[in-house]
Amino acid sequence: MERLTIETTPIDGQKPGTSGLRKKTKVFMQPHYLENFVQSIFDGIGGVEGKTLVLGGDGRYFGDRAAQVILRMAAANGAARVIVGQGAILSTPAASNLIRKRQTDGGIILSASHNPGGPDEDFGVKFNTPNGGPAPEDVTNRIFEATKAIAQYHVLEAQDIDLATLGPVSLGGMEVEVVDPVADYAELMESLFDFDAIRALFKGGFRICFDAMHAVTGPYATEILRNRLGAPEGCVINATPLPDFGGGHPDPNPVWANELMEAMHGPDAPDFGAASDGDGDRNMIMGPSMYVAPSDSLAVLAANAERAPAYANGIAGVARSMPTSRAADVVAEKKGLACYETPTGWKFFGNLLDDGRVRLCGEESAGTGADHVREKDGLWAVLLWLNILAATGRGVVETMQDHWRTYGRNFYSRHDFEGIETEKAEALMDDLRGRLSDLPGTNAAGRTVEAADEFSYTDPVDGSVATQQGLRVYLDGGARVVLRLSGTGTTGATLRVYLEDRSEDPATFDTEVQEALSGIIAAAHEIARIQHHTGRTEPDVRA
Ligand code: VG1
Ligand code: CO
Repeated sequence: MERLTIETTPIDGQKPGTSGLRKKTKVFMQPHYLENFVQSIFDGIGGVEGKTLVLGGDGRYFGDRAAQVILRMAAANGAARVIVGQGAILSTPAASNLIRKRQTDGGIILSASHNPGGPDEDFGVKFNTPNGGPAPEDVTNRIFEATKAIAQYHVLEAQDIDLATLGPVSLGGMEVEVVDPVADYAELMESLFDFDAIRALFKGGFRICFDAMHAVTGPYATEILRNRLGAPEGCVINATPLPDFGGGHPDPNPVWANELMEAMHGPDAPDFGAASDGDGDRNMIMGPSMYVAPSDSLAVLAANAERAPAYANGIAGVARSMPTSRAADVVAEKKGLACYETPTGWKFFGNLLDDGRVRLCGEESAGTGADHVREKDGLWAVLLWLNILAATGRGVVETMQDHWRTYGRNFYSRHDFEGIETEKAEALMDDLRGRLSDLPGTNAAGRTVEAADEFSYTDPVDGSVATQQGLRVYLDGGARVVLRLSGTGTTGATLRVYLEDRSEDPATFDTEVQEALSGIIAAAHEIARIQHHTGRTEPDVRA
């Protein structure tokens, strides 16, 4: 087999965003595009000579082709071994687990996560470091610098590897180890939770509907919920992963997980509903006719984690991304836990977890996780919920109502305005940024602004600084509006408006969320001049 060195030139725009590099699939399929980025990852981490990597993805269109190219490039760059999920499949948390368990030098995940897949949709490549987490900014910056300097890449001239068959196989001196993508992950879950208690729950007639959205969690959920926990046949819907996710948008929110929403609002609704995203790191939790806001879910898990064996001795601390509601802070305060506020994106939790400062982390975007891996973890969240319900004997609705009675309620919603022209979205942000210091003391839709700033974060472990992480406006009564632009989209800009209001009055707890937030929504529009800048009055998604 011949090792080829191919001349190339830098390609613009290969800057990793919130979570890796995401582009239209056709962009990734252009000559040299994938190769340039992969070689830049290798160069950015100081080469892969003699190293071991993990490789896998969510099964979306082009993932199998990309995996073959990456294997040939790893071999040509002198890697010792690549551990790859069978069929090039690994959920993001399963990849994180393998990176840690096998003590590898990192891994490459092929996914654009919650973005749709297919020839006309999105693809993505992400590098995770040896701790199993998404590369922090110093590493992604080095990778980006390498994309701007690249002059050549190395690739082996070889046939495709058979990734359908388990076991080791050699590729030009490099070992390719094809592993079962589910087994290690399922074993990890069994070590964290009381599977006997959850099994007994199902045996007692408790019904669950898990929507895999034709994405990667199908086989994981089937193995764990059906085979190991004995949940009834049919408990996992849309269980077969498809390269285009069945044409759907594998994002577990009330808009895109509409099949689950319908089932959970129907007359014969199961006791528990859940969904995950393209790569299996997100989770959506539902009870009969009740959607649990991810921010609330984090707070409930923080309040009750001790019910599961892995957290029986306590959780030390909890971290949430800045736009996530402060419901978890209230729990932390009452329980005497450390509490951290980080920028959006799981990479900012890594140091806090590695340092043992926190054990539970969460984002409003349906991401919750803990220190068992260094990614958010959809099925883990589902299992922790089930473990808590099994231990308390309460349902989802009761659990939420109990929680609000104890801690008060942080009404919360995110409004996304998608496909805005980038210049207009930036003009909106620039305009508001320029007015932040004038806002305190002013009124908007009947509420008073108490403070306003732009979020910057200094990592308490390594001192690294992240600036321009979102505009925050605090209003009276514990309300808050946050605005930021998405860093995961592939067309135009998405403006995210995060809305929060606090109530300690039990008489308000059952108010419909959008109604409860109507005053804050009006204030947000007024403060940010959303219609003026974008022409929009209504969001595309209310999550
Ligand atoms: C979004 C979410 C963020 C999440 C990221 C990756 O980023 O807001 O909380 O960590 O997606 O999630 P942004 O920049 O578009 O707001 V996943 O499941 O797509 O890896
Ligand atoms: Co995801």
